[in-house]
Amino acid sequence: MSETLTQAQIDFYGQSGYLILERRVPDDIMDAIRAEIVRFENQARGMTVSDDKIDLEDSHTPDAPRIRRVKLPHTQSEVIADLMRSDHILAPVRDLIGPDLRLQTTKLNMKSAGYGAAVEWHQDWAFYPYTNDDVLAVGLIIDDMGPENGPLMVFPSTHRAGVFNHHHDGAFVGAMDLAAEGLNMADAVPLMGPAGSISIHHARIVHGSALNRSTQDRRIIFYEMMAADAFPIACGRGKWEGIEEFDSRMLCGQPTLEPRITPCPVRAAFPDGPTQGSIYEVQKAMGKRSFEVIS
Ligand SMILES: O=C(O)CCC(=O)C(=O)O
Repeated sequence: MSETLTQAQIDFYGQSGYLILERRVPDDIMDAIRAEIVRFENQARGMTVSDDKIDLEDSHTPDAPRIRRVKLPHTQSEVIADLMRSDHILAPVRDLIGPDLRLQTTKLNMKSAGYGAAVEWHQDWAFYPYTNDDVLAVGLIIDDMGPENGPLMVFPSTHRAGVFNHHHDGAFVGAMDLAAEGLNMADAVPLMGPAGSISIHHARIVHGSALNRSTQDRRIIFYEMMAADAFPIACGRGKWEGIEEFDSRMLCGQPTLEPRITPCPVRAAFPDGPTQGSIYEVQKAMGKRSFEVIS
């Protein structure tokens, strides 16, 4: 018995690897989140380099602050943490991957009007394979998202296609050469909707987004999570700091000491590439880019 999704939505997710649920989060929570973003922007004023809380755009200066990403925003904002644990976010996820859920990570990707950086095509699974593939990301759409302001784009059903090559020159660069992998940009689907909508994408679906040249911001919080019986595989980058820390990331339901193991494609996310840090830095070492970078 599902909590909120129809059987048609559950089947669509299984087949296509993504969903959009329009106007899922109430306006008062969205307003509170926007107020938190203003606080982060004030925090970035005066910063000269990225730190463990805020990742800066390459074009950032201390006087004209430009945030690319707020890292682990649920640890920096009660509003964002409370929403993460609410039924607005968790009910549809429980319908897709069961009642016991654990957090992988969170991030707030800003993609600000005029200069917000692209994220090259990749599968989250290439970074963090697990023992089973009940692993997904919920994206909270903070600004109305249309074709022009850098929507997240996905290649439908690629979560069923295996794991693609994310290496270049023998190192893990967290990005794919689309043509070399046999994919055509024209087949990608933008995940759009009004502010307060959420997207859900499977960890193995191929996704990315373009530079935001428009006059509209495109901010998304990603809450990435998995079934509690999915444990990280050692040749990936899923965080493992011991069982206490792992269990401290339970979002709902019960933890377990028995990983569920299902056959899943895996490629090691090593050796390290020459650029390290956030995905934007790691992907700088890739070969043929699909998206423009700001000059
Ligand atoms: O912000 C985006 O459009 C893409 C984000 C993403 O895929 C990531 O941060 O891993």
